[in-house]
Amino acid sequence: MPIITRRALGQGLAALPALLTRRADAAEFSYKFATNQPPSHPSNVRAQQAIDRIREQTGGRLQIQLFPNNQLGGDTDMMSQLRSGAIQFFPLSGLIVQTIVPVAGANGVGFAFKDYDMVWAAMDGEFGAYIRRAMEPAGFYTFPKIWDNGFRQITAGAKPIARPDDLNGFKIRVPVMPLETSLFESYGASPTSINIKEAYSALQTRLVDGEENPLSIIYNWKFYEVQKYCSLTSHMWDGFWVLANKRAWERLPKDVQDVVSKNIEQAAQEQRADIRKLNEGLQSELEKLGMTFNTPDTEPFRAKLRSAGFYAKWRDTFGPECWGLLEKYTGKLA
Ligand code: X2X
Repeated sequence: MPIITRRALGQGLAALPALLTRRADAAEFSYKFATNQPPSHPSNVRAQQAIDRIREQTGGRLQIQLFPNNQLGGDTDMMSQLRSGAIQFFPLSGLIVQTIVPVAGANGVGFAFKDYDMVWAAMDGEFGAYIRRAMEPAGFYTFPKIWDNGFRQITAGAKPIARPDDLNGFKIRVPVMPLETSLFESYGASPTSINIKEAYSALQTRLVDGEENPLSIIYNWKFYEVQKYCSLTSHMWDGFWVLANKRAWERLPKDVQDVVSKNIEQAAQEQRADIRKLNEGLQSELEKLGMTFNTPDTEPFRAKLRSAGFYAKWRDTFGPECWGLLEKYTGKLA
């Protein structure tokens, strides 16, 4: 028989009221929602609103805490934590998921999407559904509506990028993903994979000459402090899949899942509208902050990708089904 001393018993009893209150208040499920964006970014604003509504609408059964700004690590690290279940929700660019699920980067094929109508038709349609299915075996549940990052533009410290030749020898920071590396190598550039968390210091210390991102990222990460030029190439459209750890998602009862789905979907619509407005209005704001813009003719950039074999290579890598679904929305790419 275990011997319980009077002292231990006393301590145990003293702790009892606290334990009881904690239990009464505790949520049935306590989950973490991580992001790689500064608090001001619309992804965080909309995520927090969704989290608040979810708490209310589940009567406090599901409490989600938001960890913005890479607090829990860099992108590749947080992706591992999501897979292991240490984080339960994480909106992450498909470009970065590409390191473990190759087709997740397929929306990043150079110059594939001409405008947002084309983007949403593909991503909310069969092409997006195909990518979501492909991500499942990696341990992810993916919410149907991808959040927007935007069309990516090239920034530089020393000279604007106007022609493909300007990228020759250009040291450019890219997210950790094979497709971007291949795209910039097609121009003779030297791409370096760096998580967004370290991108500012890589630019500031001149480890790289430039980077590429939508204007909302250039603004929110204050890249204008360390970059002078912005070339509107729109060479790629990128979005954040709202990923959940599959086991954590499946542990939630159906009625709780329904509340989460409804609110993440509403947040997606609002986040998309916010980002679009931001990306459209930010040029003049960034000009005021000292950046100089140019709008290159993109046809020579596409031609260079064709002649370098970029499209042929990625058609083979992604496979005919994925490529066919992409071209169903974009038209023939190569
Ligand atoms: O890392 C980037 O460049 C970012 C923020 O755009 C992505 O998430 C791919």
